Amino acid sequence: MCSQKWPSVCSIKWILLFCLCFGLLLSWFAIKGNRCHPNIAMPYTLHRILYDKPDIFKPRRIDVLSITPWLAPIVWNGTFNRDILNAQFHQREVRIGLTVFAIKKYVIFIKKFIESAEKFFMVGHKVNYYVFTDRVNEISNFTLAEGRHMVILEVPAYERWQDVTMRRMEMIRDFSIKQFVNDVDYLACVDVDMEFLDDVGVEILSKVFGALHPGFFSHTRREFTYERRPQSKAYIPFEAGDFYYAGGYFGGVVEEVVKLTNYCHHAMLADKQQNIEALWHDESYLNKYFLLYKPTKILSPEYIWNNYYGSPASIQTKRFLGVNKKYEEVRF
Ligand code: 5GW
Ligand code: MN
Repeated sequence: MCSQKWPSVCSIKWILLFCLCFGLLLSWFAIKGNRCHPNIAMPYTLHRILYDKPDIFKPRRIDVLSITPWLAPIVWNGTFNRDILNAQFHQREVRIGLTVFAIKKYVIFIKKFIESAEKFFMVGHKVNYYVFTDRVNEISNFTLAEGRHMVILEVPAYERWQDVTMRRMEMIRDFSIKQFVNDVDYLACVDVDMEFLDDVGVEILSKVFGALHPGFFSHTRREFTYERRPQSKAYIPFEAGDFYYAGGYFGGVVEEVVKLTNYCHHAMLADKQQNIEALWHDESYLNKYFLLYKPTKILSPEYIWNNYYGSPASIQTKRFLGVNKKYEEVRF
């Protein structure tokens, strides 16, 4: 069909087709390039999300405190927009490590923990599970979603259960310096006897964060079970304290987790030298640390609930729930 005459209709068609392909190729490079330049990608991603303008005169929750006197947010259901947060953290391509200890009989909790985390923990983001255990062979294989990996770290099992829980600080510190700092931006360090029941996403992330203990968020300072003996490094007098933080949930950027765990570990060792052990072990030292070095974000008890405390109205969702322990099965 193509005649020898130039330019024929037919060759114009080919030129147009070539231009179209070239254009498509250029825009592909432009989009790809954008991903490397957050300043350009940001307005592009954000403009695509439709959301209501924040209203200065309409606090999202009026039944609970959602900011501390040192201006750290307290994360409650209804106070944040997950889409905005996800867009912000995706554009930074944030990587998150979740540390968990399954020592001795506590390996039985791993299956439910990981399977529920696959459904609810940081869905769509890059996640490394760091499982510390003395029973490597008893951790089964899991099929994980794309961008998610499990790293099993073999560690010693201390004889006393108090040491099993307290030594987590030392081990998290050491592996943070050795490994986590190269692999991830943020760490979340949690108990294993738990199950995810609702989304736990990037709203938890901040320089350094802790969570309100479900048993004490409506209690007075005096009622907090802080360490009250002045000889202990975990000592907090009755006139001091902001909140009672849960030992089973803290995190932040890796560098800050190193500072926190290093402090708690040294405080524990110093007490050991004096033959004293803080009342609630690692939790007591964590509470002392957060009194001195205020967290930059605090998670509401939605993030570490236990049905032992019922279902108060302020708890609109139970995101991460304690699994009922059959004590005779797991304790020693
Ligand atoms: C065993 C007996 C008594 C207390 C702790 C343990 C124990 C804890 C253990 O044998 N193995 C183990 O891996 N742990 C780790 O420490 C788990 O990650 C566990 O979630 C964490 C804290 O101990 P918990 O969960 O028994 O403490 P509570 O305060 O939630 O009851
Ligand atoms: Mn626990």
